[in-house]
Amino acid sequence: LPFYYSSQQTAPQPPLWSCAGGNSQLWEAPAAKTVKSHFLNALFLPFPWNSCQTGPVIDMPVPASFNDITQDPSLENYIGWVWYEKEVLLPLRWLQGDPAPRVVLRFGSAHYYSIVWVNGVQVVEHEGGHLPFEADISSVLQGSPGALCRITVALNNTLTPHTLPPGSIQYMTDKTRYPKNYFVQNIKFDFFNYAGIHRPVVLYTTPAAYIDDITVTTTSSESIAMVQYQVSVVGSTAYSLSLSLRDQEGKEVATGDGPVGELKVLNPNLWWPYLMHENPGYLYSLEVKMQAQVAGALLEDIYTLPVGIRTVHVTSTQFLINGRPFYFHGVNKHEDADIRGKGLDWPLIVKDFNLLHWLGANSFRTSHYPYAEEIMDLCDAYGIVVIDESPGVGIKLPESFGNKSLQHHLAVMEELIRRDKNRPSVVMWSVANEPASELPPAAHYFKTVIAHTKALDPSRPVTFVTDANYALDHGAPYVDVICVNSYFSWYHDPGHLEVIPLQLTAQFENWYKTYQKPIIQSEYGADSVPGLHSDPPMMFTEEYQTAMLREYHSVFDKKRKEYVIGELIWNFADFMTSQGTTRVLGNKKGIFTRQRQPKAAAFVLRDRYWKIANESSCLPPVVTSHSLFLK
Ligand code: BDP
Repeated sequence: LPFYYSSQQTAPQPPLWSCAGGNSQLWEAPAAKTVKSHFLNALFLPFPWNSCQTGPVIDMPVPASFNDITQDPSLENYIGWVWYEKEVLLPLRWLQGDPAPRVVLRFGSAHYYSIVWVNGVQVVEHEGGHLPFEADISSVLQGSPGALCRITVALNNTLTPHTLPPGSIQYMTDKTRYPKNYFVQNIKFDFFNYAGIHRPVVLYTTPAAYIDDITVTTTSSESIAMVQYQVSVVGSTAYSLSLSLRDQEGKEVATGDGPVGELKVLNPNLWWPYLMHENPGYLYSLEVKMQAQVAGALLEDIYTLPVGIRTVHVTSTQFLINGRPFYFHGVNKHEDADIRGKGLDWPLIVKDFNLLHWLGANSFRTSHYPYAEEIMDLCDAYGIVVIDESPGVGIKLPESFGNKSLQHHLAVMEELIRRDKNRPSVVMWSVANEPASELPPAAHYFKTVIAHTKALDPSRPVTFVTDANYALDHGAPYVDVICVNSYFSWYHDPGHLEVIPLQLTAQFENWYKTYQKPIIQSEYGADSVPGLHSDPPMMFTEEYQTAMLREYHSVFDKKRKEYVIGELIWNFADFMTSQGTTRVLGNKKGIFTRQRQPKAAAFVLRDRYWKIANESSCLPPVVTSHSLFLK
C-alpha cells in the first residue's frame, strides 16, 4: 500500500548528531507531537491522484527503497531521518468484543532504525534493517475514537560502528573544501545502502490469548520420522493445545496435544533439495489449535506451519542432507533491482526463482543479510537450500568487535533464528561476511556469536564467510564448515588467469590441512560489462568472466572428490553499489544483468550445474521444460 513519505527534517538534523562523539542523538526518539503537526497536511493528500508533490511531502510506495523513486539526487544519497505516514480505516469488529481481539501492526523490515507511532502514540522502536518487528496496538486503538488508525514511522538509515552492518559518519571540517556541516557515510561493504520500508506492512488480529511461537525440529530413519514440537501461548494459563499433521493430499498423518511433544510419521516423505529428488521441497502442514478461557469467553487461535522433514549433518569431508552427500552448486544473491532498490517485488522474486531453476542451482547464500520471508517461503516450497546470513557484513573496525556491537549481534541472531528456525530450506547459519577476523578480538567475538547461535539452534551448523589468511583467522576454529571467498586473477594478480590453478589449490589444501573441515567456495567471480568482448580475454569482458570461471571449475572438480562441498558464484545478478572508481553503475560480477538477462557466464554455469546434478541417479530422466518447476 502506498504510504505518504517525507524526507523533511523535523527529527534531529544529521549535522547535529555526533556519531563519533558521546552525545549522539541518533537513537533518540523525536517527540510524537512533532510528527502530528508535521503531517496534518499530509493526511489529506489523496493517493494515487496526487502522485507528484513538489513540496516536502511526496507519495512513496511501500514496499520500496526511497532512494531511486524520485529525480532528486539528495534523496538518492540521503542520510538521516525520513518520515512515512498512512491512515487506515479498521473494521469495527476488530475493536469490539469482550475480550476484544489483539490488533497487531507488523513490518516485514524497514532500514535501518525505526520508531513507529499509532494515532500519535509511540508503539515500537526497532534497530536493524532486515528482520521483522511488530507492536500490539490494541490499547492505543481502544483509547482512540473511531476506527481510524494513523501509522507514522520515523526511519533513520545512519550506520555507526555498532550497527549491523557497521559504518561511520565522517564530518569534513576543512571549510576551504567542504560546505558547513558537510559529512559522509562511510561503509565497508559493497552494496548500496538502500533505505525505506522494504517489506510489507500488515495489520492482523489474534484473540486475546494466542499462539505466540512454535518450534519444530525433525529426525528420521528410513521408515519413521519424528517431529518434535514446542508451542508457547500468551494471554492465558488455562489453555489446551491440539496438533494435527497433514500430508500434501490433506491426509492426517499424526496428531498430538499439549505444548511439548513428538509426532510420529510412518513412511515419511522427506524434504529433499531441488535436483536431488523427483519431488523436492515436500512440505507437510502442522495445524496447531489453541483453546483458552479468558474472562468467561472461549477463545480459539489456529496457526498452520509448513513442516519439512529433513536432517542435516556435517562430517570432516561432507555435508549430509537426509544422510546423503549434498554439493552446493548455487549462487550468492542480493535483494536489489532498478527503481525499487531493496523493496520486495513479487515479479522479480518469481523471475529469480525461475532463473535459479533454469540455471540448475540448488542453493544460495542470503549475502549479506536476511532476505524477505516471502523469498524464504519459496525456498522451502521449491527445495532451494539456503545458507542464512546475518547482516554482519563489513565488520572491520576494531571498535565493531567491542561488547556493544557483540551484544547487538547476539540480539540479531535471536531475531533471525526466531524467524527462520522452522524452515527446512535453511541448512546453516552464517553469522558474518568477510570480517577482519585476523584481528585478535575476533576470537572472543566469533566464539561468542557462534556459541550463542548454536545454543539457540542446536540443529544446524554455523559458519561465517572469511577472506582472511588461513593461518591468521581467529574465527575459523569455531565454525562447522569453512566458507572462503577468493578473487584470484581479479583483485589479486589482475589479468593473470594462469595463476588460478596453483593459488586455488593451495587455498583449499591450506585450509583443509589446518582444520579438517569441509570447505565451500563461498564467493569467486569477475566483473563483466554485458556486450564487451575480447579474445584473448581481457578483464571486464564476457570472455574473461567465463575464462575465469572455467579455471576455478577445473580445481573444484578435483577437490570436490575430497572435501570441497560447494561453490557459490559471486554474483547471481549485477547490483548497485556506492559510487567509486572501481564500480561502473554498480558491481558487474553478475552472471545475469541487473535486468536479469544472461551474460555468457550464465550459460557456462548452467551447463556445469546440470552436469553436476545429473551425476546423481535420482533426477528425473529429462529436464527440459520450465513446467518442471511449477509445483
Ligand atoms: C567480496 C564481498 C562482496 C563484494 C565482492 C566484490 O564479500 O560483498 O561485492 O567482494 O568485490 O569480497 O565484488
